[in-house]
Amino acid sequence: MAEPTPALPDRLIAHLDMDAFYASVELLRYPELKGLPVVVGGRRAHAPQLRPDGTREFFKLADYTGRGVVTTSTYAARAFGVFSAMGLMKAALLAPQAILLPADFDAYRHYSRLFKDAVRELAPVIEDRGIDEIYIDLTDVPGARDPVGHDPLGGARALAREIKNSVWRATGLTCSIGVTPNKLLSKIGSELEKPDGLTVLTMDDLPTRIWPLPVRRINGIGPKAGAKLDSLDIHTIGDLAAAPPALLAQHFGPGYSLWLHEAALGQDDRPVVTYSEPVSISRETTFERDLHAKRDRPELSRIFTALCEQLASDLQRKGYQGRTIGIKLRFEGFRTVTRDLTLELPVQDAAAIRRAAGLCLKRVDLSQRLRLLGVRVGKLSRPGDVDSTRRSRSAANAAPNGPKPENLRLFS
Ligand code: TTP
Ligand code: MG
Ligand code: MG
Repeated sequence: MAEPTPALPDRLIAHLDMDAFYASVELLRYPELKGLPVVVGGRRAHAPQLRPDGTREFFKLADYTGRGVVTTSTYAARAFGVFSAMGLMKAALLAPQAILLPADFDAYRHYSRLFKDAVRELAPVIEDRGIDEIYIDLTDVPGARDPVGHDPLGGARALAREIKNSVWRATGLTCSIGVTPNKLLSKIGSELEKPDGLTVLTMDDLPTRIWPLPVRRINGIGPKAGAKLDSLDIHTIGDLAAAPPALLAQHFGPGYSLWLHEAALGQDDRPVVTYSEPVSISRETTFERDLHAKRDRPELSRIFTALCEQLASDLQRKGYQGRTIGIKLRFEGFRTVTRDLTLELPVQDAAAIRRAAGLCLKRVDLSQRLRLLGVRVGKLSRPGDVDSTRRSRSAANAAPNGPKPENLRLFS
């Protein structure tokens, strides 16, 4: 008799995280360091020097003095116990022979874009979670729900493998992927077989793969909650799943304790969110001919007002108000100047924006002719929010390791 095929979960969610990301990008540049303990975290002075024979001389961690910390380390360095956030001098005691390299954020951002674009071609529903990780909703990707032989998750597995290959082809970098019914489990899953891992889990795997792990592996249980759980003799996720809800409620309050309980049972119905809130909204225009603040005053003033009106209508259409008003000026010769000011209360209307932008303009020397004028509104909130500054603060609290919202500024 054929075994019953386990039902496919409602959703197939992937979490993808690049392996030793900054360090791996550095290794693309210095392939001779492959397999060696390498630590990213130095200053520019620690950049390798080219010798006359064309080889490079790298900075040894043993020679480091200072108060810097490890930003990240290769897996070879981790074998010596060197991890992110450790002091570099302490790391030098553990792995004196390790190579120290300065961070190059432009390069990391470049590779971040490349790997995300590569994934997007195969699976468009992506939630950006920072420079080296994303959630991907595979549920509606063709083939993802097809069984392969007796493996009901064969299609999902094949798709995840294809995503890994595609990231590798686009960047030369490896990543680790977890595929499960939700974001919470996928985030845990992507770590289980790092580096170059692929972990596919269903709810049936909860007792064997998830419950033995320490509670801190759950994204959302931080050091404080972790220590408190420890003190209650709750160490593993399985301990947490078995903990009496009343005990949790007594120590963590009703909301968080309920969430703890559900998380331990692997429950999470958060969607993969592809949209990120804009940081600011702006309008700018380049003049047909360069304009002078005094001689072309009426024309400039008309353009300035029109920009503020367009911006106000953008804000109203999109449902935002903002507290920071900024201007951008570009002079002949391409020198660019920005000024901004932050108001007590958020505004949304053209007159208020025009007034604040006018004050910013007063702080600029306008003796040179202008090529471009822009107006920007930042510190955005939704009208009706209790406290417009609270929105960003609570968002930051909700996602301590979350991504910086995509920078949608048209000018800065
Ligand atoms: P992580 O994904 O946490 O770490 P990682 O990619 O280096 O290693 P892993 O294989 O375990 O995923 O972070 C991504 C990058 O973010 C990392 O390469 C460097 C940077 N980072 C910091 O700047 N500070 C930190 O404390 C951590 C943890 C990471
Ligand atoms: Mg990573
Ligand atoms: Mg990461």
